[in-house]
Amino acid sequence: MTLQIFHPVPQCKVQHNLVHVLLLLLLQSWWGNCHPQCLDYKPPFEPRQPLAFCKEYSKFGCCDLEKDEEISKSFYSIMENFDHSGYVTCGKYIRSILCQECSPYAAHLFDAEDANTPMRLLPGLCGDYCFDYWNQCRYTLSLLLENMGSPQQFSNLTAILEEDRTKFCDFLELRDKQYCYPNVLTNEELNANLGSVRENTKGCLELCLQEVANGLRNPVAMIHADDGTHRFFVAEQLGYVWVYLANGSRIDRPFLNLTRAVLTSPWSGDERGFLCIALHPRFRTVRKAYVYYSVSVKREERIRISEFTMSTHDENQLDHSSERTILEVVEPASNHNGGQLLFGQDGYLYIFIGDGGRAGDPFGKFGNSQNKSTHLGKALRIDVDNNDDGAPYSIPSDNPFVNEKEAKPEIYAYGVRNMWRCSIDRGDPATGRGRGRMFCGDVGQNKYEEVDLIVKGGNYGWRAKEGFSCYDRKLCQNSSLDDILPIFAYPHKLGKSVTGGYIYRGCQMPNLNGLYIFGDFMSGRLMSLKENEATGEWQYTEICMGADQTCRFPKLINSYYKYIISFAEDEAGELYFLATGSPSATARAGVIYKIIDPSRRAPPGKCSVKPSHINIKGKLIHFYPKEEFVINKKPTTTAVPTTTTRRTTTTTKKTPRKPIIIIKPPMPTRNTIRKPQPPQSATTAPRKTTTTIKATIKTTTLPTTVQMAMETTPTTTAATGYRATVMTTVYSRIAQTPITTPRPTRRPGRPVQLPLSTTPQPITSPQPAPSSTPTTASKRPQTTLPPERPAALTTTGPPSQSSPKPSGPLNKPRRPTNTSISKSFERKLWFREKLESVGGVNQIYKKPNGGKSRAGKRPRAGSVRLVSADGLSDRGRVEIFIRGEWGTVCDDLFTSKSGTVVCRQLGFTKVLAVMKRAALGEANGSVRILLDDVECEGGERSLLLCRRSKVGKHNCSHGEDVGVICG
Ligand SMILES: *[C@@H]1O[C@H](CO)[C@@H](O)[C@H](O)[C@H]1NC(C)=O
Ligand SMILES: *[C@@H]1O[C@H](CO)[C@@H](O)[C@H](O)[C@H]1NC(C)=O
Ligand SMILES: *[C@@H]1O[C@H](CO)[C@@H](O)[C@H](O)[C@H]1NC(C)=O
Ligand SMILES: *[C@@H]1O[C@H](CO)[C@@H](O)[C@H](O)[C@H]1NC(C)=O
Ligand SMILES: [Ca+2]
Repeated sequence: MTLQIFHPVPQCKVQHNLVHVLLLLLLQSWWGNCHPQCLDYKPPFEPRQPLAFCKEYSKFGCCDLEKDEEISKSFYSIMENFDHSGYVTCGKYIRSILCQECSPYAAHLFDAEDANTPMRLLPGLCGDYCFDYWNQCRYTLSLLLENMGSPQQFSNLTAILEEDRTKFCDFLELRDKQYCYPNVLTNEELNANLGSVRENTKGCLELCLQEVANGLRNPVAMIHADDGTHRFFVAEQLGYVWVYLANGSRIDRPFLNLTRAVLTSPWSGDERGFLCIALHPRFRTVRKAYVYYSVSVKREERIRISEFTMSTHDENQLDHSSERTILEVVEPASNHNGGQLLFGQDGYLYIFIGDGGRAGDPFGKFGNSQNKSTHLGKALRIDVDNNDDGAPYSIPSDNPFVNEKEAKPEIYAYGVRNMWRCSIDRGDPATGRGRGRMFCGDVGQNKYEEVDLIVKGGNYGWRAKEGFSCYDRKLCQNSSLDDILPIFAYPHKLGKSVTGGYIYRGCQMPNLNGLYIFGDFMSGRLMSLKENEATGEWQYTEICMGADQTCRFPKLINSYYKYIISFAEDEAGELYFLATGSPSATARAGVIYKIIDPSRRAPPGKCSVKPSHINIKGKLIHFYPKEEFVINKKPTTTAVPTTTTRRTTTTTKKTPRKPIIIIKPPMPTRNTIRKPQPPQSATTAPRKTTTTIKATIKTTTLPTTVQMAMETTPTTTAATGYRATVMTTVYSRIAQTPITTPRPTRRPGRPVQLPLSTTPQPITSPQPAPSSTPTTASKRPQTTLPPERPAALTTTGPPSQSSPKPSGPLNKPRRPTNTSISKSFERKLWFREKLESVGGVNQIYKKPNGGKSRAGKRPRAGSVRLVSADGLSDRGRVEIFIRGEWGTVCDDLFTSKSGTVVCRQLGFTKVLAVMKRAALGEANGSVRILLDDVECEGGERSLLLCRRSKVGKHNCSHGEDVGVICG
């Protein structure tokens, strides 16, 4: 027997008794507060349709309607073994045990949080609930286990367990009073704000990140083409634009190489360079791109906005000879060059130009920004459509100052200092509310950074005002100023250079809808604003990195480099930011991060996108994340016994338990439940009744008796005294204090001076929030001007994707990845063997272990694995386990739908490729060919459920072994 006593380890807290000290050593890589997580290692969600069976998880949980139906089928097939009284007594246990797969804490209830440790067969129950279950329905355990498959495997085990309450509950119990079932349903701490964005104790929203690109030199912009390809285009300050495919691979040829023309320098704080790119809003048909960069013409510094057309022979490259200048503006100083280009929903091109530089907008009588005779310090709007013959652009007839004699007709808004990063709101996905609004971050002078909502003809106040306060008193008090105040301003103690962001309108993170997410280049602070729709006020909330525990999902990280250069949106509306650890073009320290809300995801299938095909010339450079995933991290502290206020810590000794009290109605016995149920067999209910009840349950109008059985609340039928006794039997445990507070990091400080550090360190979170409110904080004078944007230049050549981690394959759910994990995995196996002889355990390894089954449990019929010579976890020859052996599958009729079934079974979301003719290696002669002519719909649970040949019957050879690549 391959099972052993291995006390279900409460993974949320660490117990303190002799056995568990050992376990503690083994499971060092895991502890802290549990978080909501599903068995597929993703956050829970709200099902798109209400669940019919596991209703209590309809609002938020881990099941969609499909899964719910599957569970209900299992339930009714198990209940076929019962007569009426058994049904009434045990239905509720069976149901609640089966439905726990839908619990938002499913991963915890099944000990599945760590993909590399064994998972339970059945969810963890609280001790007293388990005792009740044993008292009343102990013989149903074998039915539940049979439902898991392989009845023979468990028959000996269940026979032992069903007779012994202690063993029974050792098997089922989750010794964690807060998280076990049913306490998990009522635990206030766990259920408070379940499904909302998590906030830490300081009210900071806890988000996580996914690294999507790295090795970039001051990445200043990332845009998409809105053409269905889901490509993204990333610009580096020195003058390159690179194309990334939807899957993260980068094309090695630049989309644009303007390095020769672009004016910039390697010095930190140089704001000149290639600053922005925008694609025509109808890029599918109008193949044009617009760029914004610094250039030197006749020893004069200028910014140039120009147009390029696409190459006719490469969809991923601009025609470098097609440049046409749209507009040039002379820059009186090298700073404040603005740098935003974007198309509004009106189809016009918006250009944001800085005030021309130096401190305090010193040019002319009252500066440039308030002077409508210059383009400096303005938001411009021009029409670039139909410009092929004649002028490069025209003035939209409704531009606000076209009739003002001295004013430049391009002006759309003025009083701008140096807007850095503007975006357009896509609008609420359901109501369209907010659609078309334009948000900008306007970098401040000495005191305040601001966020503005740009409207036609608006005066944004500079240099009369900085944020809400007066900068130039005389101008400020002039009644004709009539300026528009920012929606938000923050003082320099929070940050010294705002980087405007986006309103989140994507699909994958429903909790973030409507949140304006932005940051600060100098302090590295991430921030958010949310509109109060009733008052129109914007509420500020800081964003922090979630603690390790919060971000413990596959591929996520919770730290980032602090110089936040830009934000971005992909074609689907998901948000990103671009940051670097060293704001210099010589440092390939720029990373693109995707913003992830770990508290809730969209329901499965809702956000799937199919990137349209794109022809690729040149080579692809695959992406390798550099940062260590949270799930691979070792804890940074060791367990310290503490007496926390929240967790009860009591005696180590078990108090003797009261004898079992048998409760009415009488427990179904092995006989009553295993009976083939001939008609009229049971005295309580004729067979006929049972069927009627079943039918009615399915339509959810239950007769009262059955309704009682269906209740999910814990049973309270135990005799007096019983529950109380058990409640005092609490194991002493070490309450590991989770790391919930963000690590304090360096103060924003001055910009790095030359020479620049080349070994930047990511930060986990910006410095702690000051308690004062941003807009009223200190007016401490700032004497020198901090650089407002990163510097760059001179090096050429593509950004490397950086050296891949030596560990090789990406981390995938359900698979041991790096060496440290497989080591602890091995130690665990060793430990398992030591304990093997002791008895049964409610655990199963989540995946067949790459062929060497070792002490691992026999897989279920239909289990699959991928076998590859190079040990990659996401690809290989498909092997299936049937009747005690692993065998191969022929490629005849095998399509990506069948591949999908295989990949899903292994914990991946989809199949990337189906490889025929043994392209991923063929098996040797000792391996049997088990399946041929497999034709799946794609939704089956295993290949065995697809149309196929009889097991072992085939007309193929190993030269036709099918392989898949999953993703
Ligand atoms: C179950 O027990 C019987 C008798 O003790 C033994 O022969 C058999 O191998 C056991 N089966 C399993 C699957 O362990
Ligand atoms: C990404 O997609 C391209 C084109 O579909 C493909 O050639 C490439 O191999 C993919 N990269 C990865 C890592 O799968
Ligand atoms: C406004 O700007 C124009 C163009 O630079 C300049 O000629 C003019 O003197 C400025 N006006 C004032 C009042 O400063
Ligand atoms: C970019 O252009 C420069 C000068 O035109 C050239 O030297 C360099 O090799 C080009 N880089 C790439 C990656 O094509
Ligand atoms: Ca302003």
